[in-house]
Amino acid sequence: MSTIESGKLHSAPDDLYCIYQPLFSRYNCSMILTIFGYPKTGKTLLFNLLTEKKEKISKFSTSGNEFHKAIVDVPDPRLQQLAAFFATPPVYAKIEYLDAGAISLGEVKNSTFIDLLRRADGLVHLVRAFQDPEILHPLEPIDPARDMAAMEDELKTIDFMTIEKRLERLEIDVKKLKVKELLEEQELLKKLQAFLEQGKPLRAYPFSEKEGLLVRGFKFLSAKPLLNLVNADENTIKTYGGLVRPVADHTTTALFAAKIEQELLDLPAEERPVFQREYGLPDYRYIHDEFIKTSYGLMNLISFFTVGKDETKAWTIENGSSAYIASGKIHSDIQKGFIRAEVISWRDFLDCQGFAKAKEKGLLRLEGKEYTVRDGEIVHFRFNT
Ligand SMILES: Nc1nc2c(ncn2[C@@H]2O[C@H](COP(=O)(O)OP(=O)(O)OP(=O)(O)O)[C@@H](O)[C@H]2O)c(=O)[nH]1
Ligand SMILES: [Mg+2]
Repeated sequence: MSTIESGKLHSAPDDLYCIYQPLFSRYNCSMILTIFGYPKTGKTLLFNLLTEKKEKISKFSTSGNEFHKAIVDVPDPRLQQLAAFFATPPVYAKIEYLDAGAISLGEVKNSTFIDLLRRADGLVHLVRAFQDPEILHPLEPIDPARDMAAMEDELKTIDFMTIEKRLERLEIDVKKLKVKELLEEQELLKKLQAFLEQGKPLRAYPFSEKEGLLVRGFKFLSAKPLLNLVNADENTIKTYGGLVRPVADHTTTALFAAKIEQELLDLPAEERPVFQREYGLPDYRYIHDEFIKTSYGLMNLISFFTVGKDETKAWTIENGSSAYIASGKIHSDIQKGFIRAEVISWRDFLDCQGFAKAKEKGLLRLEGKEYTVRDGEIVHFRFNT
């Protein structure tokens, strides 16, 4: 755990985005996940569970403009073992969590709230399934499927409005300037508008690489990976047994019980096993660890490692990335001067107890720029300076 800051939405610092560039902007910083949802779904409780913070949770209506953020380490037992071997400190990959606060139905158009969603590399929509007559839900009765559909509609509506506004502007500019790029943008935005009108989110649109680049600046909300996280109660969680893994590309539904996790965390260590068994939770930090695994899966991310005298470090890349892309995560100079990558799986390395024996056995491979880095590989880049 490294930093935590809290603030009010109306004074959300704009430089937050500059300091912690999201993963996909090709900077090696933390991935940003924004937790959002209707009032009283357990967002802050989830945030606290994930970050081990103690932000106030409340039964009663809050002002609706509070947000929280924290950057946490991505736990990785493989990295721990490698760090122990090299006797260097492990440097974990990072995730930044934003708790965007409550948003009422139809109010998503609030611009500062939207900004917190736009910053995210992935969105976590916390959906209420737990029953508790003392905690009012704006839309009785409790209905997770309805809320998921309604929130997805909100995201699509915001994107539609963004496109509509830009098209109005383009209509004027295209006539005046007759620039090819503007015409291309106009054509693509019209297609996206039609797609949204068919009720489909933009994450389902088959963007070509060129099209993706053309609209990247809009940070469309319905194009972002979405995790619908259903906050269940004691009865439902027993049926499903915890968090469910991703089922489809870039959108998934998972289930957990925030309150149970919190109670478990609050128990003395020796009392946890009985409680865990009762609810079928394999670990008392289950939500924390499984949530991160689920997020990595949802966003199609993997880790590779660099090892050395000073530190043993985990890096996050998109699954399918080349060695060339991976080298750029570390430093643009390494990417520019890329010669070869020396690659070995973390398991083989530890089995051989070092590079020398791994080399003898032919397990340390030399790979070129195009090589696809796999999860859990140690990569050493050779490069010209
Ligand atoms: N019974 C039950 N209560 C829960 C559960 N999760 C959260 N709560 C309760 O719901 C209330 C609201 O929790 P918060 O974490 O503050 O919810 P929130 O979504 O952050 O609320 P707002 O930010 O005001 O929208 C608290 O009293 C929690 O104890 C759950 O799984 N079961
Ligand atoms: Mg809250």
